[in-house]
Amino acid sequence: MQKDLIKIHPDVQRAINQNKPVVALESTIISHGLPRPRNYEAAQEFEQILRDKGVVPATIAVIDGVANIGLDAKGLDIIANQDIAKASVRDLPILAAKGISGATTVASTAHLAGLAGVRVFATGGLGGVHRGAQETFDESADLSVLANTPIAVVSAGVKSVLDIAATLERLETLSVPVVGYGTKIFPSFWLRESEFTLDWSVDSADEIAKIMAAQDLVGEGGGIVVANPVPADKAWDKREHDEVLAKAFAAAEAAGVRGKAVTPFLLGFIVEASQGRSLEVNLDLARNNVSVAADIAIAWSKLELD
Ligand code: PSU
Ligand code: MN
Repeated sequence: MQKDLIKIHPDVQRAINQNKPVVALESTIISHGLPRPRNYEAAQEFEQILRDKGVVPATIAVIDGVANIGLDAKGLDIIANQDIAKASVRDLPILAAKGISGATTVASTAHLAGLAGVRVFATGGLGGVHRGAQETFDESADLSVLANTPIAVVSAGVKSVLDIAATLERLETLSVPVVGYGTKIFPSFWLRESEFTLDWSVDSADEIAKIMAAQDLVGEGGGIVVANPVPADKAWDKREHDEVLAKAFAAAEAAGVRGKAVTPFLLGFIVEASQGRSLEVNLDLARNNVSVAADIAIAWSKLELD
C-alpha cells in the first residue's frame, strides 16, 4: 500500500509557500466532459491561460492511486487520452488502495485543492440537483463538498440539464454563498441567463477576494460559488439549445442512463446533436471561467499580503 497518497507539484507547492496565485482545474471535464482530441488541447490551453497571467495551474487528478495537485505533461496526456474512472470524493480512498487512476469531479477537485491550500478553482459548470431528483435522489456531491471546503469556484452557473431552482435552494440550505460576476441573473452554462435572479452580484475580483477573507471569519468554513456567464458573443442560440436539450432528455430516458453516467451522457449527446456547436460554447465558457479565476487568485494573493 502506497504511503504518499497526495503529491503536490513543486511549482504548486512553491507558489503556495510564497503566497503566489494558484488556480485548481478539474480533470473530469477533460476525461468525461469533452471529446478527444479537443479535450487534450483544452487541458493545455486552460493551463496556458493561467500561466499567461502569471498564475500557477494546478490541474488535479488521481494517477496510479496518487492524488496529484498539479500535473506534468504525462499526467495531462493520461487524463485526456486514457479511459479512466470518474472519481468523486467517495472514490478517492478506493482509487488509492487499488493504485488506479481517476478524473476528479468538481467535488473531489475542490476537496483535494482544499487539502493542499489552493483557494481558487475554475470549472465549466458546477454539478447540482438533477431533474427528477425527487424520485432518483440524484444530487451531485459538488454541492455538499462546497459546504465544507474553503474554495471559490468559478463556474458558468449549472448546466441547464439540471434542476436549477432546486440546485439554488440546496446551495442556500448548505450555506454556500452564490454571487453573480457582473450579473444578478444566475447563468445556465451555454446561456448567459436562467430564469433565476441572485441576491448578490460583484463587479471585481478584488471584491471576491474580500468575500473569501470574510467567509473565513464569519462563514461556516465552506466555499463560494462565483457565477460567471459566458460572454454574450459566445453564448449558444437559445432556440437550438432548447431543442437539443429536449432531445437529450428523451435519449437519456430511452437509454435508461442512471447515476454518475448521466452528466457525461447528456454532454456527449448534446455535442453530437448540435454538430459541435455546444462544444465551442462549452470551451468558451470554461476559458472565461479560467481567466476570471486567475484574476481572483491574483487578488487573493495580494489581499493575504496586507
Ligand atoms: N462542467 C463541465 N463539464 C463536465 C463537468 C462539469 O463543463 O464534465 C463535470 C464536473 O466534473 C462535475 C460533474 O463535477 O460534471 C458533475 O457530475 P455529477 O452530476 O455526476 O455529479
Ligand atoms: Mn449524480
